[in-house]
Amino acid sequence: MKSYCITHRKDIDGLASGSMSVAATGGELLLSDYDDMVDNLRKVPDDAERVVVTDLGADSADFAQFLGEMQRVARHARVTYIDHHYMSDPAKRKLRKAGVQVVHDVRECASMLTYRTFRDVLPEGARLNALCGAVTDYMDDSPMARKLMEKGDRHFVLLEATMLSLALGNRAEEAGFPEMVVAELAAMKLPHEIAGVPEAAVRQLGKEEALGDEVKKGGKKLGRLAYMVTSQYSTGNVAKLLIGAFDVPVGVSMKEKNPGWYEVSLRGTSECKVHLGRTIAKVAGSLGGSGGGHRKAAGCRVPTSRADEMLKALSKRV
Ligand SMILES: [Mn+2]
Repeated sequence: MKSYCITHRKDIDGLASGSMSVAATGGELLLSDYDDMVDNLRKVPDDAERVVVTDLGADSADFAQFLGEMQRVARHARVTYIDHHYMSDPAKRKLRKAGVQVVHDVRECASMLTYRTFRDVLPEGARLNALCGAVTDYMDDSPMARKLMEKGDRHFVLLEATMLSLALGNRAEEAGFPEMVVAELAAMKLPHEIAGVPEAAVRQLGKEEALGDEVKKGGKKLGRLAYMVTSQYSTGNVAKLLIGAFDVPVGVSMKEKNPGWYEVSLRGTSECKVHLGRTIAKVAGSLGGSGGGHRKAAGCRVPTSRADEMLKALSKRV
């Protein structure tokens, strides 16, 4: 059977979700980011029979294109879309109308939802994969994650999850590394058993300590937010460090991934007054970009020439 598993490449929630959909369906893995999600869907041939898309917030500016591709694929294949990024009811309705099975809940991470979807065909070890996604997405106090966590040793889970996340932070840009991690997790290897993972995690701890100093020097405060331009792979990490370094509710890190465009990560604390994902969707949209995400973790793309406007608009709201 020709099947495909498309999942978010940038974090452990995405990789763990992909590992479970691969384990459950035997599909070919296509790792994706938000900005090349439609391109990756285009790679799925018309005669595919099974497609699972996980952890890729699709309710953004290019939803029309995304929907078009999902409609094409769903004409022949059984398609499941599993996600926890905010998605409007009309968008969900349109996907369902196209024949797509939509598993959506903003209270759980994508890994938990994927685990729940395929639980009947997954081995018991998949529980840890699901928990790794929950811990690293800061969603382990969700109803489902809390219950699963009680069935094992919390410290064991936290260490495995954190080790995996640090290792990805260290080697994410290495060709084939994230794919290898998904394949090993799909084979139900524990993170500490995956070759190179413990070593990469320890190296990353050293790097993050140095990064903390860099953020203190390079960041700037603007009202209730702090921001910085970075070349780090994990912009989310820089955003988090900015919060601590400048004692503000919101951190914003910006990276010029493609010339003329910033890829922006936003992180917030409980003292942030707005839903960051929805707020940045509006702000970035009004500046010719696009964005979205969760309450305390979000991202967007904006033209570099409009970054100052974005920061000012954000600082007024958060
Ligand atoms: Mn996620």
